[in-house]
Amino acid sequence: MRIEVVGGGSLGLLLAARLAPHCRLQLRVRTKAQAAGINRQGVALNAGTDGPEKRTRLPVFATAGNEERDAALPFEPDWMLLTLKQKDITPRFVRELAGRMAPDTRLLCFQNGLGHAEKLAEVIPAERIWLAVTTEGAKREAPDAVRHTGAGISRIGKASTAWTADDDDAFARLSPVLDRAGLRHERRRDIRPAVWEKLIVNAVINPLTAVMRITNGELLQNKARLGLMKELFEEARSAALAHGVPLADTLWDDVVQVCKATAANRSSMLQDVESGRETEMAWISGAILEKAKEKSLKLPATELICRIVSGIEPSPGDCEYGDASSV
Ligand code: KPL
Repeated sequence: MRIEVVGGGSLGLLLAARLAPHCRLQLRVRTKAQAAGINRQGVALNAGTDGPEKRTRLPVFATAGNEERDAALPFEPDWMLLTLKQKDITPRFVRELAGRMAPDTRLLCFQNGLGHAEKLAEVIPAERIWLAVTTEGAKREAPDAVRHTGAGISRIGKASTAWTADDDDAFARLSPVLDRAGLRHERRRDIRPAVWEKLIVNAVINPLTAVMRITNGELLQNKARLGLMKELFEEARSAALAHGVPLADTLWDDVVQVCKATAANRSSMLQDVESGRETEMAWISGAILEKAKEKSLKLPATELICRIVSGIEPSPGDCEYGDASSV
């Protein structure tokens, strides 16, 4: 089994370090500096809050659109595991990725939110695109070091719902490798409910924690916050149902449970806001709004929270009044 992990963020490093001892693996990261560091010493993987460090050596390449480097790649992968954030899946990146896929390479995408499968399918044949929805917890501690903060499970299925016998074979070959790497996973014939359920959890927790600057657990501490959560939840749920996506009856309880289980965590969107980075709002609540629009649904609370988050994130140049000093 030949696997290429694309992306040197927390999830990419975790998957690469876990999988490398169990298959032929190559890692592709963006910068030459990160690739050079990993080439020197491998990837350090720490478990839990104070688990022992284990270093894994593996071949690593920097992207940077460098054809000479591509020619030096040791193999064409059976599977590419795409771990970049949605914002990094640009049209140029997709073209470059498509050029590196062999005719039978399958692409397994680990992004949060919606929209990436459609964007990839503009260039890559849709039947080769698969989606993974994961609850693995990972934190990148250095360009060559990752901490596995919580063992989770990855739900895996095709982006389009049609499965062929070849797909069954491809999954049957990948699955034992994931098992040996200790990566729990499940096959889903229809991946859409898993995608939407995670999307809804994120659409409820992330923007409210980001705007209120509170931890996930603090969301449950007063009725006003719970009321807002419930409103966002019902709106997102109505969009999923309008698209014929069946959702678990326990989904609201699951959202509350995620807040309890990750009570001390600062959500990824809060961390983005605090670090002045662009958030994933466009691919979470923004994507829900687009799906609602396709079915002529209005989601006022979701629309408002989208506007509030875009007002606090850095987006130079898109203010209709131009330079704020002239307002
Ligand atoms: O996935 C998350 C995130 O922060 O993006 C949750 C589930 C909200 C946990 O913090």
